[in-house]
Amino acid sequence: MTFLLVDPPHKIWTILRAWVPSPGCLQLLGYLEREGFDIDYMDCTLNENPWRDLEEKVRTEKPDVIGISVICTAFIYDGMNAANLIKAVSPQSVIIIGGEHPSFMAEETLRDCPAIDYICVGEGEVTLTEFLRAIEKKEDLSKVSGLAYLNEKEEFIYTGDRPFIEDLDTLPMPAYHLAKMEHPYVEIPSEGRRGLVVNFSRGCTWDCTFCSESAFYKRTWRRRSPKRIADELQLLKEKYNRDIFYVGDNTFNVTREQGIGFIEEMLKRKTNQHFWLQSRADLIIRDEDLLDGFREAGVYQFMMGLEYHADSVLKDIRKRHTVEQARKAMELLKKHKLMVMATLLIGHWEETEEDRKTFLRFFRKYVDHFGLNLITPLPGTPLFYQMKERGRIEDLDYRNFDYLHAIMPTKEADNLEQVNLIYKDMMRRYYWRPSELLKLFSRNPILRHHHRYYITKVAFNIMMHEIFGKPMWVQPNYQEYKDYLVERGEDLREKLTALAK
Ligand code: B12
Ligand code: SF4
Repeated sequence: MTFLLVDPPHKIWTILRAWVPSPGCLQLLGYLEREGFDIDYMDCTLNENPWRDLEEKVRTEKPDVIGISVICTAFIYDGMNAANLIKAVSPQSVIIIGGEHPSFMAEETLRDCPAIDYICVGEGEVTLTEFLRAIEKKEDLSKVSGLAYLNEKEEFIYTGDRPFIEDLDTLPMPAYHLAKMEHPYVEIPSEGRRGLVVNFSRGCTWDCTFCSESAFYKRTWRRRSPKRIADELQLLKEKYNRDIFYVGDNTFNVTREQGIGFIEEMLKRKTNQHFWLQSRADLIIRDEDLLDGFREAGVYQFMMGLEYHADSVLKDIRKRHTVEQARKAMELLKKHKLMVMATLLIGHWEETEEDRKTFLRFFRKYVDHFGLNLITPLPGTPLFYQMKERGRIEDLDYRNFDYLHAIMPTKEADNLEQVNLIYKDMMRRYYWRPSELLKLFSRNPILRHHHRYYITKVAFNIMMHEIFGKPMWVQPNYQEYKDYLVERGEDLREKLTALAK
């Protein structure tokens, strides 16, 4: 039995131009390897010719089962296109797809893309293992929980929820040895060449209405122990020379013990690595006495979902912190010489120009990194169902569900183009201020590097695009699937176009 896990071809994230091997894929691979399966991995984004290389690999190797990973709603069509291509060249390969979006939208995904045979709903390690064993032994797949599929009568079948893995420390080390760790795209250029994204916990115990992570993990939180985290970081330093990390955990310090343990381990190991962690305003306040420790352990920045400057909106999105707590958390981080990255949401229904002015005044005083997003009803979230009911979702092209494109109008801006213009205007108003440009010469090397990178590469490109119509940056090897179909020629094209969305 051979298994190939595919991360389909994607556009690299334009805002930070970052790409990394998906932590979820590496975790799945580590698990399957330990279970003794014959596995392979293809992160297509890193291939010279992403679609052609995928096609050739599948055609020559014809793996028995092919898994496709889709971690963001914005990537779902890439996953479907990969499934279509694979089915056309190797119809006997069984295709299973996993990730948040297909889990939430299982029936829709199966009906939209008949090339997909199964969906793994929820956490993947155990479901995928049981699924592969059942296929190997030709057993009844309806007994494997966590699977969705269409039966012979085209009826939608869901085999039921699989319980979460209780202890994440029972998982093996992610399979870094199967990733192209030295590929030039594998970096977070805004942070540094040796940057990487890692993930040590799953879920979050809060319930913000727009959050897909909390919905996916049903408001639970599990984490690796600090010792295991430090083992992974040490490996990444010693074997792969990685020293700067965006830690993808939604809320790193849900418990104080996790923060304390992390500080102790990292101080003991002295790996000289640097971290950008994510947390909440109320937890930063709770853990004020740990902030110096975090800094000494290598943390240089906390990213917090501060979202908005008005309590009424915070209440509406169930953020469960107040504006006063947001202010205090930012002040504390500054006091303890930690950088503040605020992720913020605009585009609320009642929002006015006056609100946006107050918003900018409130946040620009403290924020080092301004993560401005448009509120997006990600499928599976309470916000999605609320907005669907109110008929406010005006764009259902999932490619645009990346927080940068308007999906919903506001009361005042009643078409999406207007909301998009508001977003661009806010970015301009924030970035093109003297105090922001002075960060280009900051004495803080990380802040200086980030701003030089962001303003000279990303913001300049956006400006040239808007003023002179220059194309937006994409990585040189990127190819749209439809262009690949044209390049590929008639025989296959007809077959593929029939399947393609
Ligand atoms: C790493 C990461 C990235 C990487 C992507 C690397 C890659 N190769 O895909 C980078 C930094 C490039 C990135 C970019 C973006 N990201 Co991102 N990213 C993450 C992050 C931090 C970690 C994902 C992860 O590995 N999680 C850990 C694993 C264990 O969970 P998992 O991926 O869900 O995998 C499990 C299951 O889903 C399942 N599974 C997954 N795949 C498969 C496949 C098979 C076959 C099976 C059986 C099972 C299975 O099993 C896995 C293990 O149990 C998450 C946040 C988070 N904490 O998860 C956000 C997250 C996935 N990103 C998100 C978003 C929105 C984006 C962006 C669109 C914009 C943005 N503002 O961040 C951009 C994409 C733009 C672009 N064109 O690149 C959202 C997605 C929300 C959604 N529902 O759409 C998340 C959840 C963060 C958030 N809350 O906002 N991201
Ligand atoms: S605190 Fe963050 S991770 Fe937790 S539910 Fe809210 S948005 Fe999601």
